[in-house]
Amino acid sequence: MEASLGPARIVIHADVDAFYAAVEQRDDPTLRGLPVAVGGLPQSRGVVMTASYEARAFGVRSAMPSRQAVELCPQLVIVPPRFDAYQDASRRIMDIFARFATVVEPVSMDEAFLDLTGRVRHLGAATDTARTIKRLVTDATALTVSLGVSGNKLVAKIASDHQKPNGLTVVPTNEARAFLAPLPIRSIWGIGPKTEAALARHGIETAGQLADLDDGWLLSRLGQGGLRLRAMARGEDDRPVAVRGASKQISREITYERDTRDRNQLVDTIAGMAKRIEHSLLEAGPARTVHIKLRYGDFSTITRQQRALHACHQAGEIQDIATALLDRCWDGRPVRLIGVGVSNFSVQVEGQLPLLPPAD
Ligand code: TTP
Ligand code: MG
Repeated sequence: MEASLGPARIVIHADVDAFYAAVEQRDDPTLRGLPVAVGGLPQSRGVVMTASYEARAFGVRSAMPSRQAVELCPQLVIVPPRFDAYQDASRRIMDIFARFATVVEPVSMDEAFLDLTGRVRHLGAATDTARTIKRLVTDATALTVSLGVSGNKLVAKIASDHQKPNGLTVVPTNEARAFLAPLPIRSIWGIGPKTEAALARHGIETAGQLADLDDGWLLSRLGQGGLRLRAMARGEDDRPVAVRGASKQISREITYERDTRDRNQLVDTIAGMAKRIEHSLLEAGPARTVHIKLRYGDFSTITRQQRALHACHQAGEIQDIATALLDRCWDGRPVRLIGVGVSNFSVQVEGQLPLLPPAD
């Protein structure tokens, strides 16, 4: 029996498993089967960018200081990132997606939404396509990708995460609400720590509980936004899969596992993000303005920006300006999140990266 997604839309969300770490294990067979992290070394106060699933079993996670990662997993092998290899794999994977979708919306190097509406008519056919995509990605790159198939972006995204790694999860639209119901509300787009805490105070902890709330309750406590959150908790989402317009900024940010007042760690994080931005600039072209963003433990957030004398295209230039901005604006309190961004491009780019809010 074939469930139908109805006449509406068919969306796949795809996300490569342990992306950087998987590329490293692929290219160095001695790393296979071992706990591997990609990132900076503990002695230089580096941070883990990602970890192999073997390392995750020890609790090693993205954005964790490498020192802490080694404490959790003493046999951890830490390797520096090789962005060229990741970019190459990313291109091959996005090319495969483009063969099957009417629209591909890249979210990051290893993640994209695919709109299959018009290409396939039923969930069964979409599932076959998803299997084909998985096979072709693995044939072309020796990496595995997890896919979620559903009628919209929200549910497809949550589905792709459901059986990682190497997962394929199909959620027919009429089962979306039941699929989401047991999940914690933070799985729903738009629910940040504040809303989560506000709802938790009323005992609302799962998407199912949020989905069942009535209009009056939501409107009085969360306003119109509450109705939107409830719609998402019910698995409703009509945002189109769309290639985003030209980006005005490219930025990266990291939330620390534990708030930090360690300047060396902040500078190290800046260096790592500057490296990643440099890579994006290969396509975007040089940028004239550098931003930083700091969020303290109490969630107060500041952003500062500076215009460079020359358009920057190297990590070192971005890092120097961002570090100078840090030293000018950081008041020494524990930092929860740090972000670095560039804007003011000489050449406009297709935006595929998260945006930093406007700097003041
Ligand atoms: P993710 O897709 O979030 O993580 P992942 O692919 O390593 O693992 P999985 O999807 O199986 O959970 O991010 C993709 C890559 O982006 C990741 O391999 C490394 C990089 N990255 C960072 O550099 N810093 C970060 O804080 C995160 C989350 C990712
Ligand atoms: Mg991934």
